[in-house]
Amino acid sequence: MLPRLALRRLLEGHHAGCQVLAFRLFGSHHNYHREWNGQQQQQQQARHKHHVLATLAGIGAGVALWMKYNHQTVAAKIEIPQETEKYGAFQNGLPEYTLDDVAKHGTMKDRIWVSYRYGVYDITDFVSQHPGGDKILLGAGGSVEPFWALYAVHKNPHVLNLFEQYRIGNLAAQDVGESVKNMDDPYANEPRRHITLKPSSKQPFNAEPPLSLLVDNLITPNELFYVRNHLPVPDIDASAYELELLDEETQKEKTLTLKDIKKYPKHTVTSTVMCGGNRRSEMIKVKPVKGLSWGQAAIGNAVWSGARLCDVLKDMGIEDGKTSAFHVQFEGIDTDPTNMPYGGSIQIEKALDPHGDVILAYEMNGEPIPRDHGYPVRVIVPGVVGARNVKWLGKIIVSKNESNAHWQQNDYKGFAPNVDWDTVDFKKSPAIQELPVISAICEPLEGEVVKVKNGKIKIKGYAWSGGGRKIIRVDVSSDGGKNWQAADALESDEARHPRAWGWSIWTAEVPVPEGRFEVQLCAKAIDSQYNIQPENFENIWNFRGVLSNAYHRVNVKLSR
Ligand SMILES: Nc1nc2c(c(=O)[nH]1)N[C@H]1C(S)=C(S)[C@@H](COP(=O)(O)O)O[C@H]1N2
Ligand SMILES: [Mo]
Repeated sequence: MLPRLALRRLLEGHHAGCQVLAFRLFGSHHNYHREWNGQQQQQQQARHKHHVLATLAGIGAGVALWMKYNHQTVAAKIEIPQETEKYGAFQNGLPEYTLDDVAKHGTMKDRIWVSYRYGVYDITDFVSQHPGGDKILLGAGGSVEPFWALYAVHKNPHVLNLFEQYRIGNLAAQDVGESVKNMDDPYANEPRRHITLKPSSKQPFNAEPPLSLLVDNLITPNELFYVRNHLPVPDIDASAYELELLDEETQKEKTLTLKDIKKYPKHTVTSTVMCGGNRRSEMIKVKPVKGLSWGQAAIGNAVWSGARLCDVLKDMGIEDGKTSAFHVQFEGIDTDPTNMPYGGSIQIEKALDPHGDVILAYEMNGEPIPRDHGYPVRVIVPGVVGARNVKWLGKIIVSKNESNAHWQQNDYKGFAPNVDWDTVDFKKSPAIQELPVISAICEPLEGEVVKVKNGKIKIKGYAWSGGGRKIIRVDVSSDGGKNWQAADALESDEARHPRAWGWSIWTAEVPVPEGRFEVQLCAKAIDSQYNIQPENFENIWNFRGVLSNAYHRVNVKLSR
């Protein structure tokens, strides 16, 4: 078995690849199309080949472990989208192979065979030309279907089409579908979701609520709270739940059950959680970016209760001035096929500050946290990007180092507009923690016909800033940003700067220019440090589409 790090590195590319068609392995970041079209692989080939070989052996063990963790013996449905149906079909005149035959070809030395539906493929050349060549390698010597079941996005016409070039035979009829028949479908046990949550990806599940419902309440109902999952939702028995803690400096370890966590004083905070990619769909209009195309609703505001992290750490002797650690790392219980958990970290200062309000939350809006949001325990890091609010919390490590997780190291970072996948050095930017000021118009919607009353129209939206900064004002315009006025009302909870973790809902009545039948509405928020949103996306464009907080602009039609 390979060391974890090697496996981690092999898989590094797939997380971003889940959202976009990007194959990035061994820390190299290549645009999908360049990867396939370009010639630059030639030189990398030699460099990567031995990694591929070495890693293949380790993968099997990793996958087995993952299967163990996610064992629900339910027959997997491999859904075949219409446009991909023609691939992997039976082809007359090709030799027939059984799965046993395929299994004899699991390494470069024996050549790498895989099967997909009725097709048998020798992908050795594919692998050496496209080093690492995707999760495909995880299926070496067997069917790729189980992996495409986990990362559905990899099973796209482009890949399938390429695959057909490596077709060598048909799979014996009795073996077709065998490898997924009794497979533990990683998504067989997902929670039921509210009908109004509109998924941008179903496996893993990512969805946001409709904008007009989002601002109906200062506190977002659990069912309407956006969901951002990178992996299948783990099914955790709360009575068997354990949280591991480790202080790397003293090597002190501790395990807490849910009951133990509940023994600490119950601390309640109202905190907004927002994905670093919220409003990405607007930035995309400037130039494409990589990532889920979120609208404006990858944000929600909830009342969270749990044990304060600083209280829990204090019990381990970890206090301000008594530790040499710089970071607190969090690991989720959700794991990828090589058993690597979702992870992220925050700075020790935030974790130890009693006014930082970091909690190990077990309640969301007065109820046990729903499965999608981290049941039974997630960390809530108020004012900090969603990605560090780790759900299904399995382990806390107090360390000199940041989390090594993909999402901390190679994702959720901002870059200058000229940086792209080919030039990026992820080490050059710090991981996003506290988020900048943002707002959105939620009513009316883009393109809507709005009734003008007394020469005015009503607008409603949310505004929020990270780092505990309170929204002090929201400015709105009904003429594309020439004239502005402050919104009439700001609703928020009582918390003051610098512990204002929750958002504000604002409403405004703005006069519309006479004789106009179409106008552009704009909103920009100002926080308690007088930070203000940037005017446009051109200036803040970044290839990952994060921190997408320019003025929100909505074009509407007027009816008088
Ligand atoms: N264990 C785990 N924690 C996680 C994630 C995940 O995929 N796994 N996603 C993160 C991201 S990127 C975001 S934006 C928030 C989303 O939280 P929500 O689904 O409760 O809205 O959870 C974070 N915590
Ligand atoms: Mo996120």
